[in-house]
Amino acid sequence: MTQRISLTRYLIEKQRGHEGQLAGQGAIPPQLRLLLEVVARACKSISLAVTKGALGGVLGTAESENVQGEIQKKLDIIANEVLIEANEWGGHLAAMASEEMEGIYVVPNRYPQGEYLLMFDPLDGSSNIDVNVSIGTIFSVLLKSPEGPAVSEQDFLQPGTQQVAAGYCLYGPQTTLVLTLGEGVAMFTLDREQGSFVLTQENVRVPEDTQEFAVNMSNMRHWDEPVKRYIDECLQGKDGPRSKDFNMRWIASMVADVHRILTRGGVFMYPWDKREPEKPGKLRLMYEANPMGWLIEQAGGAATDGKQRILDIQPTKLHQRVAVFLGSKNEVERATRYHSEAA
Ligand code: P6P
Repeated sequence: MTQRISLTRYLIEKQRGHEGQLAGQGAIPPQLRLLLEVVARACKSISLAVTKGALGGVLGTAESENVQGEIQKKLDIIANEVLIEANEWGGHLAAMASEEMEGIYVVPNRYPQGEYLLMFDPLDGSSNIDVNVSIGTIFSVLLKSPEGPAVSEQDFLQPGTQQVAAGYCLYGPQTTLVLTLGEGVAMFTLDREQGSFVLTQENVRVPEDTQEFAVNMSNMRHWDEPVKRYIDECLQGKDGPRSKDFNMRWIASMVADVHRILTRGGVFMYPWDKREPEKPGKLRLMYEANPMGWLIEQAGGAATDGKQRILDIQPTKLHQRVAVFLGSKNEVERATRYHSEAA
């Protein structure tokens, strides 16, 4: 049974490991602990705004587009502002990057600058906001390179293997914060009466096999052959080469689909699509695929772009996209193998 401690105590005990030089005990420096506490507090505020829905006047679209050319929802903008305002003054960050902002946000000179870089998708799955389906905040933390006078976009262009923390907050029937510091995955459920996140699961594991896949089937005719082969075999069920039946889920909210996979296994795919052949995929590497890929790997799963490990990809642009295959290890390896066989 997981000891029901608060997020604060969990992080303090991780920090104590750092101060006690118990290296390899998931030890974290004080500034990283502060950063994670601030992000968690911002997610509580976002959760409050999300649960108000129509009563809070936060549904519907804003009169603006984001850097991706997507119409922004009012809550996209609110969530982005909450994260910026919560993090800019604490002295733990040098800069932030967001799906909702074209360039990086450098901490203003009136505040001290820290050594961390924070990236986030402030409200992923926002097409689900107006229909009351789960959405979430995804975040990823990097260390700024020590050299260099001023922080720039270049500082963010590090492979996912360089992340020092990553997680998401799922705004669903429960508000759940899921976090990795590189020593496994922990889940915290928001206790609204106390107003704090409480540890409810540690050492999360993704089963290596599954009978559940998550993909937007309406795009099937646009996929390349290896993906069509993989999904077709799943659809053939126990009479086909897989010798087992498969179920399908697609929430169109990556945070919710990934949370299901962390909870009971499964494979999630957003593959390359011939409609926009110049784009490797729809999802973003820096603040969707990298944090989610690390969480899945830390729970014993796998995450590739169909050809290589997502976390090994060297980014060239802040908002670059990537194809994503993640979840139960044996399924991701099979889908990846089909790509290499077709190459
Ligand atoms: P589609 C949400 O917009 C998102 O970025 C992910 O959260 C989700 O998995 C995917 O796009 C849904 O895409 O094309 O099925 O609407």
